[in-house]
Amino acid sequence: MLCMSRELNVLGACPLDCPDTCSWVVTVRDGEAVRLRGNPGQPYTKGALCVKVNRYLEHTKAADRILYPLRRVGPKGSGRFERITWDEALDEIAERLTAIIDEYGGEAIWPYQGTGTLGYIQGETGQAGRRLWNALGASYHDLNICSRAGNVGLTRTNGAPGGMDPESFAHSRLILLWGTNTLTSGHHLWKFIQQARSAGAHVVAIDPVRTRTADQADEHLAIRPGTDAALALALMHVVLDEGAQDREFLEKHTNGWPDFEREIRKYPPSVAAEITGIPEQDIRALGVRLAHTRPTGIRATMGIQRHQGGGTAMRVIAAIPGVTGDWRHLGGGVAYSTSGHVPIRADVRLELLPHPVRTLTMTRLAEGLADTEHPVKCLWVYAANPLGSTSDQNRVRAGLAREDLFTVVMEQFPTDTVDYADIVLPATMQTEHIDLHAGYGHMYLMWNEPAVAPPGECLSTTETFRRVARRLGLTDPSLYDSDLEIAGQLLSRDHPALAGITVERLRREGWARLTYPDPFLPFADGFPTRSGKLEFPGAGEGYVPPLSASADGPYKLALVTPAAHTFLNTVFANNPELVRRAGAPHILVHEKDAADRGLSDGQRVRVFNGNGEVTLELRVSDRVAQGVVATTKGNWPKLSPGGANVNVLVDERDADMGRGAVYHDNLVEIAPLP
Ligand SMILES: Nc1nc2c(c(=O)[nH]1)N[C@H]1C(S)=C(S)[C@@H](COP(=O)(O)OP(=O)(O)OC[C@H]3O[C@@H](n4cnc5c(=O)[nH]c(N)nc54)[C@H](O)[C@@H]3O)O[C@H]1N2
Ligand SMILES: Nc1nc2c(c(=O)[nH]1)N[C@H]1C(S)=C(S)[C@@H](COP(=O)(O)OP(=O)(O)OC[C@H]3O[C@@H](n4cnc5c(=O)[nH]c(N)nc54)[C@H](O)[C@@H]3O)O[C@H]1N2
Ligand code: SF4
Ligand SMILES: [Mo]
Repeated sequence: MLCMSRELNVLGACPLDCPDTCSWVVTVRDGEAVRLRGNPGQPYTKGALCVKVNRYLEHTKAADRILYPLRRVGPKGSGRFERITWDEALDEIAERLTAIIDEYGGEAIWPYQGTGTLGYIQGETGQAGRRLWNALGASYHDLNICSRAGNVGLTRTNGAPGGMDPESFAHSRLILLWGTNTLTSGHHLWKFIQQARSAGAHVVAIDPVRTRTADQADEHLAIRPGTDAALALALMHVVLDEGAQDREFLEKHTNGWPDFEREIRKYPPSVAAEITGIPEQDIRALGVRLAHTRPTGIRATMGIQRHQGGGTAMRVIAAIPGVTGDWRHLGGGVAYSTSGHVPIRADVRLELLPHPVRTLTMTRLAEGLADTEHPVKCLWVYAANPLGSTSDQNRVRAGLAREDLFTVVMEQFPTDTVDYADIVLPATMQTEHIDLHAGYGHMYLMWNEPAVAPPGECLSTTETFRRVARRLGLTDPSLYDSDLEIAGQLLSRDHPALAGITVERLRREGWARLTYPDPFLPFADGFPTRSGKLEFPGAGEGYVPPLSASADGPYKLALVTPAAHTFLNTVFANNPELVRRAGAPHILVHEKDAADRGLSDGQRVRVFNGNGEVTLELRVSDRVAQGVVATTKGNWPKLSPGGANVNVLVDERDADMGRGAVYHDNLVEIAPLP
């Protein structure tokens, strides 16, 4: 904390689910936060936040902020509540939980934690609350909604999900931005890309949508959704045609090359062109460039893997630097998420578990709530907005409407999910609680010191769970550890990358780089697999087609639903200025597809499939190819026309690995609104 007369500057970190985890400075005057800006001294943030979080202070003071515990008085979904005291809330919670555990066992509780904050102390990366759930024997919540298929795919190839240090893109000579919208979903990487460009690097965006990132790239390949593995195989095919494979790297550091080489041979550019919709000559040209440009850095993020073949796509893309030997070079390799490099492990105190418990999967909420054999009787939602964010919204809504389901929601704002709560508990925001963070797009740990007192009766996640534990009469001392004690425990692991990083140092300096060697070449000398080598996909493991490859049913258009520029998932989609800037919820449609359906630009349309329908404004656009339509995630259903957002259209269907969700792999049709 730096003191300047009556003003204090407090160092903190952005808690949101964004790779950049910015370091920020809150200026506090007379107990009130008056200014928020990016920390200019932090090497990744370099002083800038983003269009969303520039409004974070305004958001903490918003008129619709939930400030007191609430009890439902209307029917489920009506959003009618009365204010109650914390004592009343805790009494009711203790009574209901005890009765549920007595009758159905602890596993009838689903602790549904989301990505509202990624903090290690208050949020999902540390599995905040898990100590309490273990003490109660609650079901295990598998938070797989975001990046799991890709993580599993990468791990099968490399032994770990972590890859390049994103800062090393400054040294790349060819950069593939693959299924990633850098300028929207984590823009701080752009500085490093620009550095590479000023030294002559060529930047290629591979995306079904011509995004604002694609606009800024040197080249855009408009790939058909879900066909990335075929493109990756064809690029490697050209590398082999050029004789440019790194034979020494293949020999020394990889396993399974003969089978994988045969797989590559099945996908010459002509075959991949048919599958991906990218002209054969463009595939060949990029293949030649890849063959002869070292280092090539591939930024491939979550967009690629929200498909039924998404895990395989990442597994195959990860094979590219195994063939080119790019892992030897600074600026070469693949960067998906750096979270695998963070040696902090959630300390969830498994010894508190009375017996092994079942796992309930975040991407399968509708299915879980419909289970009558082993019913969920308490849904405890925190830092999540499933009615806005999870698949198959109509079935989720039906589950939440169950009268016999006791639903508690810890929230900052009156979301659609809150409308279905029995009890609502007011939650602190980032300027009001302590937390420890790591980026998933950089190599730093970040500290968040509270800057101001919580408004109303808001409590942090940790304090809420301490109070619930006390009301339930639980005795294990670890349930009552303070936030600073938890921070010390999280950092106590004996790992070289944490050397010299203490709570005291983080509180003083605000951030610390993980103490890996710098420059960081994670796989130059081997891989963290059992064999110590990169494991190539086996015969037949090369390409899993998307749903849209079999569009012979009534729904013909492949829908992708990526990040919105002005929201962060559903966070900020109630901020009037950011809603205004987003414009009406809309869908981009190719002019031929619009014409075929007699639709015109600016018209309100029904977008529908067997799961449901959503009302959107149609925008005729050359940003998508024929057969592909695109909208964005994040709008609040109740603030949208028709009371639904695009997740009414998304199947509750698994990707090929880790039961990841298929947000960009659904078929729809469009018709005029009646
Ligand atoms: N502004 C903003 N930033 C965000 C978020 C947000 O909601 N808003 N969300 C945050 C979160 S939770 C996450 S996980 C990340 C996600 O950010 P990203 O990793 O960027 O993922 P998406 O936004 O899902 O998709 C990225 C791009 O992939 C494209 N895409 C879709 N399908 C395919 C495909 O089959 N192949 C290829 N090559 N491309 C495809 C989409 O059109 C999109 O432009 O961003 C974070 N940052
Ligand atoms: N169609 C479509 N849907 C998607 C995606 C997509 O690409 N397309 N992407 C998916 C992805 S990548 C993700 S990660 C998920 C995200 O899905 P969720 O994890 O449900 O995240 P959000 O919808 O942002 O809801 C987070 C909520 O947490 C609250 N919150 C924030 N901080 C705190 C806190 O400290 N304490 C408490 N108690 N609450 C807090 C916020 O107010 C917000 O309402 O959405 C997925 N949904
Ligand atoms: S959302 Fe991302 S870019 Fe914006 S402040 Fe947070 S970490 Fe930084
Ligand atoms: Mo995410």
